[in-house]
Amino acid sequence: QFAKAEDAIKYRRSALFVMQQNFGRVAAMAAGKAPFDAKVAAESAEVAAFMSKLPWSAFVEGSDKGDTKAKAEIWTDKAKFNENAEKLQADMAKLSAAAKTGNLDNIKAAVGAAGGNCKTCHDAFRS
Ligand code: ASC
Repeated sequence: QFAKAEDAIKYRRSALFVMQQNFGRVAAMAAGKAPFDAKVAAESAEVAAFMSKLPWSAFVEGSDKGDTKAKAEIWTDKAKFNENAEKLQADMAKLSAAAKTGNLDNIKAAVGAAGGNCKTCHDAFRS
């Protein structure tokens, strides 16, 4: 899928960046740091949920060097890494569903769950 390891790294970092920008917009609303706009929250959460599907196929063998914070554990503990990736996708989908309800309390709970996955995975797999 990728011509070089560098492309795989750029691809996954770009996907994660777009996901974070959209997730962060919703999280800021959930935290009361930005005014709540139900339409923007729903659109942003939908994009974040879609983007959450993309990074994982780009963690190809040999892409642990270069412009990346990826730890070797991604490849040595692949089962746990995949489990985290799947949990994130499930929780991002739940956040998108919550955002579509337009209810800020639903969104707050779902933001907490989804964000928890970011941190769990970073602690274990990002240097
Ligand atoms: C973000 C971001 C993360 C998560 C994490 C939540 O917006 O970049 O890594 O949320 O901070 O605990």
